[in-house]
Formats: sequence, structure tokens, C-alpha cells
Amino acid sequence: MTVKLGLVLFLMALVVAMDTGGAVAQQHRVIFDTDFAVPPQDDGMALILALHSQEIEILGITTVAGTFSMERATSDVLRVLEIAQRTDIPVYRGADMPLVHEKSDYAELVWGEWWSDEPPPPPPGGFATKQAEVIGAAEFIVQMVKAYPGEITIVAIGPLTNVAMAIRQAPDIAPNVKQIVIMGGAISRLPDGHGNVTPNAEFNFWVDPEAARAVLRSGIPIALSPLNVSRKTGLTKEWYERMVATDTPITRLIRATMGPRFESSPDASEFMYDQVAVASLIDPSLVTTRELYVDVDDTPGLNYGVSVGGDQIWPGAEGARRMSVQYDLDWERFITMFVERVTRVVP
Ligand SMILES: [Ca+2]
Repeated sequence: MTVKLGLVLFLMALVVAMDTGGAVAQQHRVIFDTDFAVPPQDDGMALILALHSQEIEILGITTVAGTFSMERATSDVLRVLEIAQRTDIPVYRGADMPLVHEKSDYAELVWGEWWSDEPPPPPPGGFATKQAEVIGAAEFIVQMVKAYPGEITIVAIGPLTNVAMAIRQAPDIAPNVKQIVIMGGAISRLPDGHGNVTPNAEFNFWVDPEAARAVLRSGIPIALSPLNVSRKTGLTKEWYERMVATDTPITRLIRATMGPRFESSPDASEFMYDQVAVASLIDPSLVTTRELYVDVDDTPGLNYGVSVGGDQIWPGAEGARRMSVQYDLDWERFITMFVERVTRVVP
């Protein structure tokens, strides 16, 4: 009896120790690389999730041209940091154009304004007082990896131009990056693997295929969050209402920017992209993955920017690397965590 009781008490103590220890056990030192825009855009929502997660320490935010111009990404992220009262986080301007990809009639026609040189519109509440840092994104990435070898995780949720430029500037950083979590690509080897900007290409990889190829082949350990897993999500009005039920500066912003969408289309369901990438870093058990070799076609033409995944290396993909590819997720557990964290009142 006594032995049994002792064992029970020991197990209870162990559970408590694991619970309290687990919450802070693994803190990721993160560079957050983003083609940012204010929520409801997915980068904006993903940043709020990261800011409200103690598992993540953001050392700096680097901006890149993608959904909008790099200048808009920069002014929007500066403003959101003010609203979130996190002006302590430095912001670094990155690439304002892809490495090679030129503006075209097609680029102007389809979604995304990476090619735009229009001055950014004022974000909600006006331009931030906070300014971006003097040095550029690639230089910051190089400095951080050299300062913390083996410790830096890059969360890359826009075109991969900044990361590719950092590797090009200092190839010796590649073996010293702990991991990159990438939102990008679409893998036809797995379910739901068609593209969203051309029939087979995903937007981030298509904007800068040369950069995507260089980063995927860099040898840095990669967790890839492609369209396959994004397509398992669906943010509905029900979850939106749970978010705005709590009143904070962040949920007020979400109500102002996301509310009109659900008012005009109450049955709308929005895919979540960058939010999944960040959530998978916080809790890898949320996603189902498969190890595949993944490469990107950077040959101009039919398959520009198309990512291809295979179980083995195939002709043309010599030099491709094996990585962890997400293709499914525990939706209920993911969205519950997401809503709980976004609505957190952070001291
Ligand atoms: Ca993005």
C-alpha cells in the first residue's frame, strides 16, 4: 500500500515537473523572415502567434518583397509591433526584388505585388514612430548565425530572397543554422499538391525560384510547410468570433481588418498558411510529415518555381536534399491553440 502510494506520488510529481518544465524547456531563437502585411494577412496573424508564444524568442524581423512590396512589409510590421507593444524587436529591410525573376504582365495580373514600387499606404493608426534598423536583412542573418552558431532557427514565410542572399554572402553560415521552417511549395507527390499562382507553382517559391532552389539545396535542416498542409485548414466566422470575444489591442485590430470579410460572407472559410509554419515550430506534433527530397525548378518556362518532391533522387534533382514535408495537421488542436494564443493578454 505504502509502496503503491509512494509510486503514485512520485508519478504525480513527475507529471507536474514535466508540465512546468515542458512549457519553457525548448525556446527557439528565431529570425522571422516575412513578406508581412497587417492581419488578416497570414504573416500578420503568424507574427502575433509567435509574439504570444513563450517557446519563441524573436531576435529580429527581416522583410522581403512578396505579397506586397518590401517597403510595405516593413512599414506594416513596424506598426503591428507598436500595437503589440513589442517595439523592442528590431526590424531589418531586405530584398525589394527577387534574385532574377522580372516583373511581367502575368505577375501584374495575378495575386501579389512583389514587383510594386508604389509607396506603402499608411497602416491602421498611421505609420509607426519606430524605424527599421540601418543594416540590411542578409547582413543581420549572417551576423546572428555567426554570433549564435547552431542556435538560430529561421522562420521564412515569404519568398526566400533574403535567406539566399545571406548564404551567398557567407556560405559558411549554412552548417551553423539550426533549422529553417519554410512556408512554401506544393508537393504533387502528396495529397492537395497543386499550385496557387500557376497550375503547379506556389506563390512564395514562384516569386523567387532561384532563391528557393538555393535555400532548399543549402544543407540547412528544413521543415517545409507547403500548400498541402495549408489546404487542411479553414478559418471560419465561428473561430473569428472566438478571437474577438476577448478585447485586446490585437483583437481590436483583427476585428477591424478581418470583421468586414465575415460580415459580408458569413460562410467564408480562409486557408491558413504562415500560421501553420509557426505553429509547427511551437508544437511539431500538430502536423503530419513525410521525409522527401524536394527541389525547385528555376528554368524559365512552363514549370518556373514548381517544387517537386520524391522519395529518392531523380535525374535533374542531383543535389536536392531530404527534408521534413508537412501534409496534414490536427485541425482542432491547431486552431484551438491558435485562438487561445492570439487572444492572450501578454504582460
Ligand atoms: Ca507570407
